[in-house]
Amino acid sequence: MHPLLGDLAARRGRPALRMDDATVSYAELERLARAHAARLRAEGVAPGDRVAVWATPHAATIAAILGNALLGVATVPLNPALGDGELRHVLADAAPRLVLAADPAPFLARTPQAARVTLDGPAGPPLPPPAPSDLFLVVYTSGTTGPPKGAGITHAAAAFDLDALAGAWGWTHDDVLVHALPLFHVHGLLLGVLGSLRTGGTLRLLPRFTPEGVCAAMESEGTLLFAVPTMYHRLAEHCEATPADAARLGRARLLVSGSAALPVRENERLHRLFGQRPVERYGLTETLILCAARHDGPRTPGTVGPPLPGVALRLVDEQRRPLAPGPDVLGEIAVKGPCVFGGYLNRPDATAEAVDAAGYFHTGDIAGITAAGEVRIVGRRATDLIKTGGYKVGAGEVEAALLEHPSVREAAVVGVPDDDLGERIVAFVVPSPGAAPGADELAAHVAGLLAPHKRPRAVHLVEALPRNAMGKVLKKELAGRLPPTR
Ligand code: MLC
Ligand code: AMP
Repeated sequence: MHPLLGDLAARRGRPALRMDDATVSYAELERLARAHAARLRAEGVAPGDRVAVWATPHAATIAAILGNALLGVATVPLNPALGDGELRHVLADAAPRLVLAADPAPFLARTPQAARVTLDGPAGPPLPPPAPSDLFLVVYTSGTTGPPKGAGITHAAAAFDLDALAGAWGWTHDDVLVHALPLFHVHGLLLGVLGSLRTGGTLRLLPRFTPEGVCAAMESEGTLLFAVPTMYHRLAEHCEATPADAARLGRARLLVSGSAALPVRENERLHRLFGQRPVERYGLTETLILCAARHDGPRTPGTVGPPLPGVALRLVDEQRRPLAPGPDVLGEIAVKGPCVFGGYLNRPDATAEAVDAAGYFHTGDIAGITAAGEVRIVGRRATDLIKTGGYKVGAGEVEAALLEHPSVREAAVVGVPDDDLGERIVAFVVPSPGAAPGADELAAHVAGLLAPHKRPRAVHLVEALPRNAMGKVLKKELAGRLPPTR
């Protein structure tokens, strides 16, 4: 039995995946995945290798990722909008044996070696299952400084987490999950795609997020919706103007929100509109999902539910000493459990910094725990990490990208509260002598080098950056210069 995929073929004709009008059954998906795995083997790809996949929302992308998993090959999902600089870094760091795409044409300029996922060959004999401790995914995630690091996620960690979430949400093969999330992060790929396949339900995959598309899919068949707070914000805006769509979402069995904080006032707004509150859950790429409100439990706005069964969670002080629990105690969340990752690829130094001697991963998130045991996240230890639209962005990587522009002499990047994105990336730039770069030009520069979601939404040209005696930029002072509008 495969440690993560189980026996896909046992579900036979049941619908695994629906996109547009096409439906792929479990038996067909398993056949496609096995054909892909056989093809990889014929090309000399072996268990333990890595294969990069441009993560476009297509059935072939999903079949390739499953086929990689059948063979014991770790998938490195690539954001289709990844900029040149970040792509170079990921390919150099992950050293994938192959780069694949459902349709390689749009990617050939950036990855000339990209090959088409081919699924029409023979399925070959059944493969021995990989070990539970083998890597299923390597997902690149940003830190405060430096380029993104590849988090290695094992089959066992993924299986544990998905089963814990299925328990918390009463998630079964009767569910139809609607999702329009990107397939290159844990939320969309692991929770959305693999979660739906592991429970035996149906995945209704939308090619991109639009409020209209989500409401129509929920109306026609959806029981579950996974989305980030920015998507709920846009759904609320849409549904206020279109009450029939509010009723459609209100009929969902469960609306799930995660990847960023859902503000209490937004939670109240969704409750008013849909007659139900979303279930919140919290996690990180490195640890997968750690906490979740239950489908049959309380949904307290401002909290992300209790730790999942099997996850040890504690609050620690700045010296990483465990804090005695109490109603007013705030500390950094540290966690240990089967869902915590195996380490960063090629970065034992960063892994050792994140995981302490007792095996606890330090999340950087500051939280309290309510008397009922629900985790209440209040902030982050590092101001240089920004969550925008549910994406994590390091201020340092955006600053480094800005500094590569010839018109930029100095740059400082901050996250500013934003009703839609949660946080908006704002850059303060000291131009090179005689230069006056435009905001659009600098945003396009960052989008092309890193990814569009990392681009600054506003650029302020300044004569100098305020610094303390040590030369460190005073980011709070910079952010304070902005008007207090949201
Ligand atoms: C504008 N655009 C530009 C641009 N200016 N593109 C390139 N360069 C420029 N200078 C384009 C964008 O590409 C896009 O085009 C359009 O403008 C709108 O962009 P946007 O407003 O920035 O965002 P949008 O595309 O509308 O996306 C919002 C969103 C997205 C919510 C759909 O942020 C999203 O999918 N978020 C999910 C993030 C996520 O999955 N996080 C999980 C991480 S895992 P076009 O053509 O596309 O319209 C994790 C663990 C856990 O956190 O707990 O889950
Ligand atoms: P990522 O590295 O992209 O996986 O992002 C992980 C981070 O997202 C966490 O460290 C939190 O800061 C944030 N996060 C995820 N889910 C939630 C949530 N439900 N509420 C608040 N923050 C969240």
